[in-house]
Amino acid sequence: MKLPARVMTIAGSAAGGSAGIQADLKTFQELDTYGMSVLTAIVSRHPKTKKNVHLQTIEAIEAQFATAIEQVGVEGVKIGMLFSEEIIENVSILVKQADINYLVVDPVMVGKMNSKLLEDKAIHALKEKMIPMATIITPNVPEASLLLDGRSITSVGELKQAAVDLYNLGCQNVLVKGGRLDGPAIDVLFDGKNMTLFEAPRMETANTSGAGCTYSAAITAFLTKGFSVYESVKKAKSFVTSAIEYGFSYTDIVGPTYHAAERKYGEASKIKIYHVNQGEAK
Ligand code: PXL
Repeated sequence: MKLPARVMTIAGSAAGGSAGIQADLKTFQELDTYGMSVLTAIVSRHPKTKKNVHLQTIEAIEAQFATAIEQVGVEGVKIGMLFSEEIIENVSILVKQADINYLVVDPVMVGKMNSKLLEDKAIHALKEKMIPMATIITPNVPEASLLLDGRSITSVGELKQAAVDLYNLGCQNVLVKGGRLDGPAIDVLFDGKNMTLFEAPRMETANTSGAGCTYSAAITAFLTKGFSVYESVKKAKSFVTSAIEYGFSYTDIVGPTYHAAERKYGEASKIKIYHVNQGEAK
């Protein structure tokens, strides 16, 4: 039997199960990869103290990483919530020392419910230590804006320019996700030469918690299974679009995307792809 591709998420735990490592592991499983996790923090608000981010120690992070490497070995890594400069520095050393084929960096900063998932003073560490090692980075509009010194991004033109400028941070590919702009959900992929737009229709749903985590986890799974960056983004966009289309909630709080949607209801056929002519990309 050919063994499944080995993927790891280094991220926070979202206790409600919609985002963070829970979303990542569900996605890894749906895509027939072998999922592992290194927990950086637990995100869940204490009803009395209101404390929301419960950090893991560097020792605990190193222990998890070493255990997964020793017991299994890792081919693809997805980076999610890292929260602090200290965690970013230590995780960057772990990743650098391990022999990893693919590194997907989702520069998680703020959660859907406005949880602060990265300290302001840690942004420069993410830019300098983590992003230059990345096969691909996957910022949404607010994250792209913060990585580009607070520049406003309000149109597809500005999304394209952001992809070009983020590429200059030293990663191999950039996917800027435009789901927060008005109109259809357009994402821009740039590899330093070619630019591609992936467009999905806007879904009428509030239940999109963890969509970004799911998207970058799916990209990690497809890359590690051997698909190209372009094919991986294309397949992951379809996976997350189906998951959003069938999102639901058990309460009156914003609910999860449905990770089993594509398996149960088939591929989202509505993704449009545009190849941007060279020269037009800038
Ligand atoms: O969706 C961003 C995100 C990432 N990681 C963790 C989270 C969230 C959102 O709540 O809790 C751990």
